[in-house]
Amino acid sequence: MKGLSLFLGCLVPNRYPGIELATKLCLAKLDIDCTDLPGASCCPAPGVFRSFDRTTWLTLASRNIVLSEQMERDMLTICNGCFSTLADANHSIKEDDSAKEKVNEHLEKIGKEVKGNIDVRHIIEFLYEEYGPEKIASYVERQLDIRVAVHYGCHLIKPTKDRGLGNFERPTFFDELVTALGATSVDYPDKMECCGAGGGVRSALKDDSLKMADHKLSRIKEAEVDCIVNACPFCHMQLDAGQDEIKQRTGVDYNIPVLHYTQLLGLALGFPPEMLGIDTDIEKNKKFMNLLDAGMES
Ligand code: 9S8
Ligand code: 9S8
Ligand code: COM
Repeated sequence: MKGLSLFLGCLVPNRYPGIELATKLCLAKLDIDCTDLPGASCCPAPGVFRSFDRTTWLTLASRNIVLSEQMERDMLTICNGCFSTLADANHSIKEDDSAKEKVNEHLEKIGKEVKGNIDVRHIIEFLYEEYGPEKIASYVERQLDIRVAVHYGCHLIKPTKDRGLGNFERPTFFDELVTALGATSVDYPDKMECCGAGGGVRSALKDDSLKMADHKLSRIKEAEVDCIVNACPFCHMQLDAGQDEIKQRTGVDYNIPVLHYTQLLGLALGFPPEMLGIDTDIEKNKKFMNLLDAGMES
């Protein structure tokens, strides 16, 4: 297997640098060979660029893929949207010669050529396929005795024929990686529903977008969990910052901590919250950490 290059996308460096650090700490602890990917741009976001112009989308995505090809590394994404763009674009480059030719005509102008000789991975799918829950469990230093609502997000599993990650109505691979850390993954109604952010909805139709998040959060609240875990910084923003926005609009305060899987994994691997971008000055996060500490003592 090739080494990996870490594709950060836009949201992690701009809004959640703590998720970048959490990712890097986890990868190092798991002995995964992964380097930075200098020069990368926006993937570009599938729900926005691909919907407007496929060739532009494919060309920009291919330019990012070339950077990793030149390093002879597979690409690792920590965002469902980035995974969607880069995995689907890579698929097109590998399977569709005429698309590849068209893209390379554009890339030639900047002295680049996409070859189609690497793979694109998402950290959840990568950990599940290459490590598996049992091996992940063997690295755990701190059993997380908590109840978790797993939010897959849309692009991690769709289009299902290309993802090949099993049952698409009720997938379990992400839940298995969560239970490997000692946590309980709590089932809840409408678990596979969209968070409401993707496809430009959060930018264009904020009220409708938040209504979708509100619905999802109300289902999660009923399930009485200690936190929500996601695999996508866009879902992360929607379900976390979205709680404040919903509170301003409706007065309902869900007050549920939201963690990217790398942050939850980081806690289980023994890193302190401040190294993982988990802000314990925020009351709900402080309570969450106290709960973990209590679980450790009992
Ligand atoms: S890059 Fe630009 S907007 Fe974003 S984070 Fe993930 S999807 Fe790709
Ligand atoms: S869900 Fe529906 S389109 Fe998506 S992947 Fe992340 S943002 Fe939330
Ligand atoms: C969602 C990405 S993760 S996009 O908004 O659909 O492009």
